[in-house]
Amino acid sequence: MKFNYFKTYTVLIVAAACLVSMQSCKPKTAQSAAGGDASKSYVAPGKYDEFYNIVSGGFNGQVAVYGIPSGRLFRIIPVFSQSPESGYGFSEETKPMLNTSHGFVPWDDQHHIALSQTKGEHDGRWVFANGNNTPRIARIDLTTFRTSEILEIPNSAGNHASPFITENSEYVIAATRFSVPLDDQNGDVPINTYKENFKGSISFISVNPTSGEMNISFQIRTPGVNFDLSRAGKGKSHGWFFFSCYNSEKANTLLEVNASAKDKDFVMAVNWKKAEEYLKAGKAKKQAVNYAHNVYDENTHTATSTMKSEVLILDPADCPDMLYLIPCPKSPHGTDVDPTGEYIVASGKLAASIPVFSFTKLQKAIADKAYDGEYDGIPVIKYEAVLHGEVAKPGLGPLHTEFDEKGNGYTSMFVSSEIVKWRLSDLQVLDRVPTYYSIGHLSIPGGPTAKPHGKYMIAYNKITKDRYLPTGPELTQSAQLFDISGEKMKLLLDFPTTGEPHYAEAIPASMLMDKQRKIYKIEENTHPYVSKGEGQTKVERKGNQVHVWMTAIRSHLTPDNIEGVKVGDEVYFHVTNLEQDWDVPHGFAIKGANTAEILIMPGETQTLKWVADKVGMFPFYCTDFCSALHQEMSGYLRVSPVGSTVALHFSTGTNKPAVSTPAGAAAEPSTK
Ligand code: RUQ
Ligand code: CUA
Repeated sequence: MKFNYFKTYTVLIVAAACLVSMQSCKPKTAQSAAGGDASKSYVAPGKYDEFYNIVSGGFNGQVAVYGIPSGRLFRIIPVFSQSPESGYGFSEETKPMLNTSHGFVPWDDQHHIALSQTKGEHDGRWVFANGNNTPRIARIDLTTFRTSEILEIPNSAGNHASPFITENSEYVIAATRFSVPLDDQNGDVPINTYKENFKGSISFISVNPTSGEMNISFQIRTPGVNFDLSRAGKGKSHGWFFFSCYNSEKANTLLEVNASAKDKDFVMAVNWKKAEEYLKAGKAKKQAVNYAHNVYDENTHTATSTMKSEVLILDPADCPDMLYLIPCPKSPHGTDVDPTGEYIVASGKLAASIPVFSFTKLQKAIADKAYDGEYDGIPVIKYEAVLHGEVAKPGLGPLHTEFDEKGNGYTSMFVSSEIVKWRLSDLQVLDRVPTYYSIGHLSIPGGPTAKPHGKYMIAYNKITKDRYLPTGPELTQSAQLFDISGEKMKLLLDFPTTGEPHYAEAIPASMLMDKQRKIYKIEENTHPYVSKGEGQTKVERKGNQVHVWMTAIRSHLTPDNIEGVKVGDEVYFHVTNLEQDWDVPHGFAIKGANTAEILIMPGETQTLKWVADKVGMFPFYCTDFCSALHQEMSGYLRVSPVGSTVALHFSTGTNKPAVSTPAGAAAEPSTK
């Protein structure tokens, strides 16, 4: 089949016009915007949702959890951004989670998530999430809905094609959106030497099957293209990864024009089983790099950050048969693999059709060497040799495709603001529904797995316009829920979301709800500053540091009267929540703290650092309304001038007079 340049061009002009004006070109088949079926998305009071929807937060750097079909927001999980609500990234214990080779980086741009899989199906253990801006991958534990680990990715910039996961969670991958000079090269080069000096890289991050801990197993150095998205093969294509690449022009300025010059870009097919063989055969070269690996320990309730200094790199020049390029029209965004692993769907943002490639044909084309030359030494396979077919006239601006369990694909159309349902076998368009407006990603429960759960589909739209009460210049982001159980897609519900969602996955509630961690056992707490009972609370001075071993239990803090702190002292409040009941956190804050509260779960210890900046009286209190006497859960810290002779003194429930010590003498033993 010949690619129809003329047709492409016409659609392109229309698409470009829509893109430039950012208007949605509404499909002619638009059903009423006021549609919806309240009964199908209604979850009665006291009833649970059917699915957990785990949604990327985009520029808020967090991950959010919603219920489906209700669209109710349950939790925002802090990942790459500090959270004033929980103290994540503010407490001494969690600050190391945000350490990088650039130091403390308390924000990122979070686009994609991947749920762990076993045998191609969701296993409900972990969520992986990418940080684009300062390349990182995080792992969230689905028993705590907390971030357990963050791994920085060296040799990378714009970690967009990330994280995508193999069918047994052998690897999550991370590929560069921005090619750059590698970390051990001199990056101080003219930008217009892009073609010589800029390289891409794909990181294969192994996942420990028991603990989930991540480790960069190897990287593949690639030509200096921009990787956009990716999917692992599954079933028959297990052992392969597929990456959409744009900017095969290797432009370094005005990419809008210069990276859209060629009629086709590429889908890169990576044979990672082959890469593993090369790795075993010692083909990888060591490269000196510098990146952070941050792990949160649930017993010490503390994160540690370790700097790592080496990665193994495979160079395709030394590793034949590892990489292949499939031509793909035109500036492809998503590459998605169907549940059987046979079909690879590439969505060319500016293309007039959606090409669907066949894995079987890919294998044959490789065996037959059906090549069309090379690109930077990598064989380019003949387009027709791998093509299963093209979905004709799907709409404008295809971005992403998800799948149901019945052999259908659903593709989001950014420019024409619709979702198009089509059949994998004969590529016929079956149905289309409008989205309000300009849909980006879409998600079907289990859609990226070998066994989609189906039933619902959620659209994550980029533009909200008139769907909600307006709130000044910034409008809420809009998601839409569709029923896909029948032949026609039906709009059920609009719901607002936080941040700017990109990819999301949904998993049956039954897989997670009974595994939830309720408390941390106090006897397992090995935090160096834990107080396992009120009898262990104390205050100690080490130079200008004052450490407070404090406990919280309904409804008092121990100690609650502290004296003998002097201006300039750094006070560390190590607060242990002594409760052992589900859903009884206590919070802690003190006047003037230039950090957030800490919110301490039952059995946990967290530390708030506070500097005494002036003489006076500083109340502290519990910030979480924990009991009828919550307002009584408070205390005072007295700050005296530098050189004061007020001895360090702490108490709860007693009112002994404060002790003065002659200058130079040791403080009197404190009382409780
Ligand atoms: S992207 S709207 Cu950052 Cu996944 Cu496609
Ligand atoms: Cu503890 Cu309020």
